[in-house]
Amino acid sequence: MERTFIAIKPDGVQRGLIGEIFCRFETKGFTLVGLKFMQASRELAEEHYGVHRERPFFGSLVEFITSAPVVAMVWEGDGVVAAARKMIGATNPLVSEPGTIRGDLGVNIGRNLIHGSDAVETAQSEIALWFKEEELVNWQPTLSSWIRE
Ligand code: DAT
Ligand code: MG
Repeated sequence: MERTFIAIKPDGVQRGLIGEIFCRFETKGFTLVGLKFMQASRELAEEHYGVHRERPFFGSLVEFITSAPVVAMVWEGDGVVAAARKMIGATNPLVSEPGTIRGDLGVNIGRNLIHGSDAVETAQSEIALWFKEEELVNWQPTLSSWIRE
């Protein structure tokens, strides 16, 4: 089953939006398989955003993501990687569609509340970076048959 890595960033935590953001994935019908409240180290943040290392915003991005706790999560479901990206919305909250997390809750690209893996392969490496295998829970929600055929 497909899995994606989602993180509520420090702005979402500091603004008291953990419940609001978490609720969207839970009520959508995806299955939570990993959950951690933690403050990311510089090393972890630099690895996570390694693809952006040469970009001018890299320093402030790493500074921001390590500045307060994050909620690191793994969600499971058919097509969850692309679906979560849609639920999250465009990178810049000013142009994210209303109804998306960023579109509803943010106004600034440097404070866009949430991270979601951009592809299945990225999800696999991000999950491995943030979680140990034994921290992921394989379980079958009893409501499954009411959520998918
Ligand atoms: P996304 O988080 O939508 O996958 P990304 O991977 O291109 O976007 O960039 C990672 C984060 O870096 C993004 O959530 C916010 C920040 N960022 C991206 N582009 C930026 C820019 N032009 N100026 C400032 N921050 C930016
Ligand atoms: Mg990205």
